[in-house]
Amino acid sequence: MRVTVENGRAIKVTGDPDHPPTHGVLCTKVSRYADRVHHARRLTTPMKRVGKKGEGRFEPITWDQAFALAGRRLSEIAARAPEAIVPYSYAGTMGLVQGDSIAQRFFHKLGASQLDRAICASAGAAGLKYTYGAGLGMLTEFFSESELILIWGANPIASNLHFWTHAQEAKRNGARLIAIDPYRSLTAEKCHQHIALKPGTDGALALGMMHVLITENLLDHAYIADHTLGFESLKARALTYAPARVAQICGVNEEVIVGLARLYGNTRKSAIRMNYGMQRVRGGGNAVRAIACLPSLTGAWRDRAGGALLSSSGWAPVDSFALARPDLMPGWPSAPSRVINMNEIGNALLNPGDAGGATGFGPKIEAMVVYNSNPVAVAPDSERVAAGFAREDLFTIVLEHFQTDTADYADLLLPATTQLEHLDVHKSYGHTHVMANLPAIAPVGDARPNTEIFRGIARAMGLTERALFESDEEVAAAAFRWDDAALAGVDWLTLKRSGWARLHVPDAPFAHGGFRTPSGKCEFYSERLAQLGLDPLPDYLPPHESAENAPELAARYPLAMISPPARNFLNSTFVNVESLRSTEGEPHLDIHPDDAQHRGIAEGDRVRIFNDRGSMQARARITDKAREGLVVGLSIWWKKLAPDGRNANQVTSQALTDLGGSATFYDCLVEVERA
Ligand SMILES: Nc1nc2c(c(=O)[nH]1)N[C@H]1C(S)=C(S)[C@@H](COP(=O)(O)OP(=O)(O)OC[C@H]3O[C@@H](n4cnc5c(=O)[nH]c(N)nc54)[C@H](O)[C@@H]3O)O[C@H]1N2
Ligand SMILES: Nc1nc2c(c(=O)[nH]1)N[C@H]1C(S)=C(S)[C@@H](COP(=O)(O)OP(=O)(O)OC[C@H]3O[C@@H](n4cnc5c(=O)[nH]c(N)nc54)[C@H](O)[C@@H]3O)O[C@H]1N2
Ligand SMILES: [Mo]
Repeated sequence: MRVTVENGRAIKVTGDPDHPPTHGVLCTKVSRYADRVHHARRLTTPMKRVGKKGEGRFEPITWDQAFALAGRRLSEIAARAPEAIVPYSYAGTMGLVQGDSIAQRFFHKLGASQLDRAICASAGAAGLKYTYGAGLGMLTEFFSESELILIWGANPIASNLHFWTHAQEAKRNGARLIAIDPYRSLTAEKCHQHIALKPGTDGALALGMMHVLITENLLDHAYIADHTLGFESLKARALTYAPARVAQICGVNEEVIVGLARLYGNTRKSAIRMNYGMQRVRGGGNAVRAIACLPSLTGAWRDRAGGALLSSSGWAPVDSFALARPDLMPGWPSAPSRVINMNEIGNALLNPGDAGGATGFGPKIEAMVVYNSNPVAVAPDSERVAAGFAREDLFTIVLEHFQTDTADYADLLLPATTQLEHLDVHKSYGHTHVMANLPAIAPVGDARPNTEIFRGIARAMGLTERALFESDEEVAAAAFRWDDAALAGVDWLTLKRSGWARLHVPDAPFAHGGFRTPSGKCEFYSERLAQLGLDPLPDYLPPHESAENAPELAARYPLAMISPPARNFLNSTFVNVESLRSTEGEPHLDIHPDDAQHRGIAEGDRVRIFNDRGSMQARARITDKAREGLVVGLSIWWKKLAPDGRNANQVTSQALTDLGGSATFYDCLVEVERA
């Protein structure tokens, strides 16, 4: 990003035309980043609560007062029950310095609970880990040379624009694009074919494709023999997924499945762009694993324009140990602090703890420190999350740019800097470059970088551990293993000067095997999964909330709801930027004409979406973009900026995925009625 500064203000951000993955293009929302940085409602001074919990009334205090208050409360809890302190952070910034460096070191030193940061990608990450050995895949630029691209559980026009540029180039060169998505997304509309399967059935579709590849011998036997493990077992499993059975499970015609498999098996440069759509359901880890096996069956990896990509994050040699210093934990390594899965924060906050009788949970949560996240809007089962944050006996610190739904519940609200104001270093999960982020302007108002805020609290607590007081420069310099072959010739100083560096990654990463699994092969059969007592082969697991798995629930709540990203929001970030919110308008619910008709719902009606966990309202859009039985509410709205003060997470559940303990946002049955 290049920033134009006038009189100390950022007036414009543009892409860097020299940066290969983006070619100077920014997505709509980030091109408005300057509006957000200098927004009239930016938090510019520390504040402490004066009103009732959750009311959002604060009065300004100084940083010294803020650090003293935070230090006093956290010291008092840490002396008694350090695990009663819980950090909560995720993707506000994905910078390695302002993300989890000094912050993690601080919590580790205290012996606070650890947070399992599983809200987004961990099911898919686990699927890749057990299949390829890490989050690795095709290089994004070579999709432009592919002959067939399956865009699977991904909506790149909204959420990964820079990939879409490559897909369009391939399309111009004659490639066929197929979207696999229960919803006709902006992307699906632009593909040659759209396969609208039922949500959460991707594992079955992949196994059905394997059935055809195997029975019609569309396999690369040499690749399978040399570079994969467990073909015979996978074959036996896949043969139980005949296309007729898969058609039933997925709600897709049998001929479509057979046709897809034949085209895939007969195209040399076949590429799969998965994204996270298919892993936000119970069987998400297995679905990713099943799809990840496909290019190893056909040998698509032999060409740099063939293979699959979910995440490229494993290519960057991040030194997470140096960043987070888990060894600062008092019980490290034999007795590390308790771990709380961030997707279960609602239940965790409402858990009375072991004091009133052993529940195995450990101490009741007494303090939450939230940074880089807006859990009251983004975490599942929001009624419980909000009830937890509303506890009078909970001490909550929030580091933020704005007074979000979560900030309303803070006891102490601390103004943080944005990307334009602080130093950072980044890796990517979609391309293979690393980037330096240099401050372009001074902090707005009295805002401070997350790192500096944690150093201030640590100092007020009398902590002296050297690692807590390293400068941002020192942390950035420790963020990568610079001696790794992927970074040869690059160090922090050169990266700072050039802005970005391309990782040295082979063009066709698995053309000759070289997977990072224990066997070095693509593991269709995973011994590591077997040892964990889990299914060593990929399989289809019906969603938690489906007629197959929970018929009684499905009878009461017959519609499956998904709430994927709206184009003009970044999760809940940017919702308060007026120009972007006005483009999105208001919360909508896309519903199929037949489902609307059964319920007497007309275009533009206000509808109530509900299940046993809660409800929200939205304006109905009657459209066959949503397949029958599916409703779609693009997200993630700030609750307080929605007409009814609620959002989609009112109805989502805290249930977890099969692998990786991820959230199941798209595994959610509801009913809809006119409001
Ligand atoms: N504009 C914008 N861009 C973003 C984000 C944002 O909020 N806004 N968020 C960023 C983040 S944090 C992430 S993780 C990525 C997410 O990036 P993607 O994973 O590409 O996310 P989505 O845009 O939700 O695309 C998912 C698609 O999956 C579909 N889907 C839902 N359920 C299923 C299913 O069971 N099977 C299949 N096959 N498809 C399904 C949805 O209809 C949707 O069209 O995007 C990043 N980019
Ligand atoms: N229903 C539903 N829920 C979802 C999803 C979905 O598709 N549907 N997607 C899920 C996914 S994929 C993800 S990744 C999560 C994302 O959830 P979050 O990680 O909570 O992401 P955001 O909503 O963008 O909120 C980030 C907050 O961090 C703040 N922030 C940004 N930079 C900084 C900084 O440098 N310092 C500090 N202190 N604050 C900063 C921003 O102002 C913003 O309010 O949401 C999940 N929730
Ligand atoms: Mo995410």
